[in-house]
Amino acid sequence: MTITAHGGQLINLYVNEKQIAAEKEKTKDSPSWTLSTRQICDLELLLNGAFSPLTGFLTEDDYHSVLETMRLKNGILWPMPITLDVDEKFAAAIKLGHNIALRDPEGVLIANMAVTDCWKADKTREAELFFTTTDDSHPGVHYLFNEANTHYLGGKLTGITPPFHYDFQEYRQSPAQLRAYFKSIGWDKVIAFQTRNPVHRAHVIMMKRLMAAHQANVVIHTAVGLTKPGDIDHYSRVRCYKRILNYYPKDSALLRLFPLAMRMAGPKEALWQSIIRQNYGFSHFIVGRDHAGPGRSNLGGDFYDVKAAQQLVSQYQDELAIKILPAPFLLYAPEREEFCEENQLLKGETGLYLSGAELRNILQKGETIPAWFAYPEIIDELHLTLPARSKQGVTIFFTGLSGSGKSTIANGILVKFLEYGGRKATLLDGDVVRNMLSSELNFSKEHRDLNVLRIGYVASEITKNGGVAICAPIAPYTRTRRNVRKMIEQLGSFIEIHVSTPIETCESRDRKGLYAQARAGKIKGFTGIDDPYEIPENAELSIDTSKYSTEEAVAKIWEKIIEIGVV
Ligand code: PPS
Repeated sequence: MTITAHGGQLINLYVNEKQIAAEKEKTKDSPSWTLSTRQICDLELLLNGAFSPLTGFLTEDDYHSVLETMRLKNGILWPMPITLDVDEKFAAAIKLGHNIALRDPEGVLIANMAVTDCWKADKTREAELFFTTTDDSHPGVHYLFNEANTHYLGGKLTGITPPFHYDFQEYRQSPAQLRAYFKSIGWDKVIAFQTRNPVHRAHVIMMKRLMAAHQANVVIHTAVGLTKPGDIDHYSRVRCYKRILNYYPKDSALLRLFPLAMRMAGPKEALWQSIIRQNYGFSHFIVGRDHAGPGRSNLGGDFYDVKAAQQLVSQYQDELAIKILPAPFLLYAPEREEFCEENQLLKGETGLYLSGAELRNILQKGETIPAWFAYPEIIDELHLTLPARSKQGVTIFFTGLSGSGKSTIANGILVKFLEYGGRKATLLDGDVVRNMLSSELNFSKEHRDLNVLRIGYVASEITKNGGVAICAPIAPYTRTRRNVRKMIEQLGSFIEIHVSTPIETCESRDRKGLYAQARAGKIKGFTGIDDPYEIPENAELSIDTSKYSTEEAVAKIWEKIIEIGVV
């Protein structure tokens, strides 16, 4: 029997081959829920036992107990609310005690769920109790408030088809497979190193010291489900990890991918990850400084103390069968050309360290990463993955009232990019888009949002592929503009230009005669007349074309583009 932390068996919720047909039959006429990316990650780890002792999504009682005590109702340590969120309409169609089908977006039946509980989520309470904040600059809170559905379903699962991964299959193993593999190669002491970032010199040195101290092997057990928005994509990271393995003694280190959807919940997440690593069969787990940290809040402070994760997990060491190794924070001492802990710095010595944000900044500017920080192969890979801004794609997003001058200056900027060369440039003008992409849409809020999101999507594809997308819709609503920015900033640069020409000027120009028609009530819902224009809060530049000639306006914007480093 495989014993987990909880003194129980490693859970396996999959039915055997012979039972699959009967399970499929069971839910062929039942409500079917299409799983989100995060839900697929959670489901995979529930079904394969990584989340042992859970046998399904939490029931309402367990959910409250986890939020209040970090334990299931039966007292077992489990700090993470693993819930299945669904929308109100789906929740209303649920009959308690009945099975539902859980499918991936292509319709593959992954699991059946016998739903015993259905309740409306109190998200504010969950945020307060679990994340200890309702500030949605915390990525976990942001997901909860903006992406998670309104109702939760609880109940036991029956696994039918494991979620399929096309990528890096040779590096993916379930808890049972990894345990068996350790046994087959005779590894009995194995340290898990959790990471969502490329691994650098200090990490390798830290791991090697811990390996030596505990006479153990190591596995880079990297989270590749959902990590922090803006993280380096896992394909690039895995390419880096494969190269890093050469820096360990032969056959002492492995790489394995772990489909975890992180919540960036700091200390509680560190505890959760420790339990999961124990389920995978690791004997030791490195808990980092600021483990699963959510970044800084909008107000500038930290959500959790950098040492809080190590402290919390250590508090529960007695209940864990896995040994927690707090990661020492290593600094580079240039005079000695070695890494040491802060308290080991000699008098007058300054330790060097680069944060993730500093590293990104260096890459964006196209500057050189210092050799003490990273291995040369990793530096090459990072430069390829995160090229300097001047080599990335960019979206220039003009927004403003009809007649504000967006199209005129957007055309001027298009020509600037074409003259400058090096990238292909496309202008997605309001009117053109309305003809080519959105001819069936009207000017209701819903349709405007869809129109602007379509523009954002096309721009994001252009940006991802290294081109220049120049957009010039009215885009009157802050939330939609924010969503477009979010979509594009992960792929390249996004520069928002508010063309802030006052409505009086726009109306006096009235080149298309639309303001006159709107005033006469012949056009309803016209932006600035009887439909709002929400002023951008964070535009990179604001320009009022009643104060500048077209040439001056274009020159000012081009200056800004140069200042940002796009050219
Ligand atoms: S939106 O809100 O971003 O989807 O609008 P957009 O697609 O950029 O609008 C394109 C042009 O449609 C004309 N038009 C209207 N604008 C605002 N409100 C209403 N009701 C409306 N009906 C038609 C308007 O001239 C926009 O062109 P521009 O280029 O901005 O002058």
